[in-house]
Amino acid sequence: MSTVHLYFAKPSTFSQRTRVVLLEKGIEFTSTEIDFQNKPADFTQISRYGKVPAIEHGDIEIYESAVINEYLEEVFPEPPLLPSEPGKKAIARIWIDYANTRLVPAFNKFLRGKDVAEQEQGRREFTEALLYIEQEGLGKLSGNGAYFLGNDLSLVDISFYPWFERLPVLQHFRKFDLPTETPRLQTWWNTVRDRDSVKAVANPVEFYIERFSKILGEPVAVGTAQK
Ligand SMILES: N[C@@H](CCC(=O)N[C@@H](CS)C(=O)NCC(=O)O)C(=O)O
Repeated sequence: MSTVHLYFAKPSTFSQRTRVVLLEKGIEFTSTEIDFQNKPADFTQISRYGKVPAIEHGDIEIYESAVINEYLEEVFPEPPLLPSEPGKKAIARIWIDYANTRLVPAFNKFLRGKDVAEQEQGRREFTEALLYIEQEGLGKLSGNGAYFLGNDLSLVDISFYPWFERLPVLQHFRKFDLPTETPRLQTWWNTVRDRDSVKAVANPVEFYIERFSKILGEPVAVGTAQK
């Protein structure tokens, strides 16, 4: 079987999703790191939206992290990262959609909103999403398991986690901490962040803070980014 080739960027949340899937499944792959300021033509021909991640696998060229990850799940089924039963699989997809359509936009609005009013709206939406995940996701789906769907890591955990790795950025620039009403979420994140795959593609907190200081045009608070 041909080797998977991954196009990715180190700071990219969406790339982390696919990088973790590749590592969790032990898939052999080669990779090209993309410089957003200077995207190579072979990459933009494959990734029609010009975004990472994208993969090539033989004649197959795919972009969009959720689509790539389901492709990898089908072609490399072990270990499974989705339930086999159609109803449970559908629920998993609803939560992946929730990450994409609710949590991620709320996070972006909170961190990158054009003014304080928009950021505060983002804070409310992000908090609401966290409470919903706590109660309806982890509270109802996971039983006593450590992960979203129970005892095993799934594409649902992988789809959410990169934004939790960036919580220190919200803490730094928006003075945000996980609400005390989300103990399950905090335990979940401590479990996920400890996995070898997640650690292998993690970036240090100071990397994110320096990067977002430039993106946001907001200074790094003195004495906090040098941990
Ligand atoms: N919906 C896409 C989003 C991908 C995305 O936004 N990637 C960002 C990096 S995290 C990117 O490539 N940005 C570069 C650009 O837009 O020029 C997915 O799930 O893969």
